[in-house]
Amino acid sequence: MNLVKEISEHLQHGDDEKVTALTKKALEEKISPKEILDKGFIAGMNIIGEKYKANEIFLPDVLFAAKAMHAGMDLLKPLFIQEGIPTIGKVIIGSVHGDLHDIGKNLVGIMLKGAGFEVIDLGNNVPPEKFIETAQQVNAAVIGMSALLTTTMPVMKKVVDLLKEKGLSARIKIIIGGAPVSEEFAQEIGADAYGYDSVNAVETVKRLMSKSR
Ligand code: B1M
Repeated sequence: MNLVKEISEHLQHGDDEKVTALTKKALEEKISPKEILDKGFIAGMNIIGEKYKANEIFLPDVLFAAKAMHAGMDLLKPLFIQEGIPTIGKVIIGSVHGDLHDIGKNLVGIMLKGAGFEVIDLGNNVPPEKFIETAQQVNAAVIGMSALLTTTMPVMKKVVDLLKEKGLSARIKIIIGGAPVSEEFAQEIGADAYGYDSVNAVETVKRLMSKSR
């Protein structure tokens, strides 16, 4: 079996030690971090999601797979982030209130840091006010929100509305993302942009930075 596929299989079985060992091996064999991420980790997590939905596996299995993905990401993270380069702007990121999913949000953070942004990560389950207060405190130009549950998507609108109420929408721009989120939803709630994956999020944040006044 191809090495990246093997990583995906072990991730699905929640075997963090195997994922770590095989990720090291793949890097030694000069397989690109992007390929390991997309075809190994993300592909594996997508299969986990489908099996979970079909009741073929249960919540602890999902947690073990997520833990294995984190273990592998620890090895890839330094390769996506170059330390010591001057930052090109500040971005606040977080998973919205009620949402504990943070793998995608963390990936977006890693890619943004790698592209030279200063990233202030508020973690998961972030209340609407916290996004805005922090953006004001650190003078950030962009807020990035992630939601993985259809039930937490409406929280994104609360942040957009709060920002408008405070008269800050010209200065602070909002990008949203996460599996159930779409371009249409972003337009519907008045967010400035939608990012469909972590690479697209970087391009989009760059565009938003230039629009912030
Ligand atoms: Co949960 N979960 N989960 N889960 N989980 C989903 C989301 C679900 C689709 C599974 C399913 O039923 N098929 C389903 C949601 C259904 C719905 O809302 N319609 C679900 C459910 C129901 C739940 C619980 C309610 C289960 C329960 O308790 N009964 C519960 C809720 C907890 C809560 O949040 N309050 C729950 C819990 C969990 C775990 C804790 C076990 C674990 C999370 C661990 C963690 O994150 N630390 C978990 C996981 C891992 C998943 C799945 C399997 C995988 C999510 C993931 O990490 N994907 C997921 C199924 C799925 O999505 N296929 C599922 C990999 C990640 C890289 O992708 O996050 O989409 P993603 O990020 C992408 C893009 O979306 C984008 O870039 C990333 C990279 O390409 N992106 C952005 C993300 N954020 C962005 C922000 C941007 C731009 C782009 O700009 C700011």
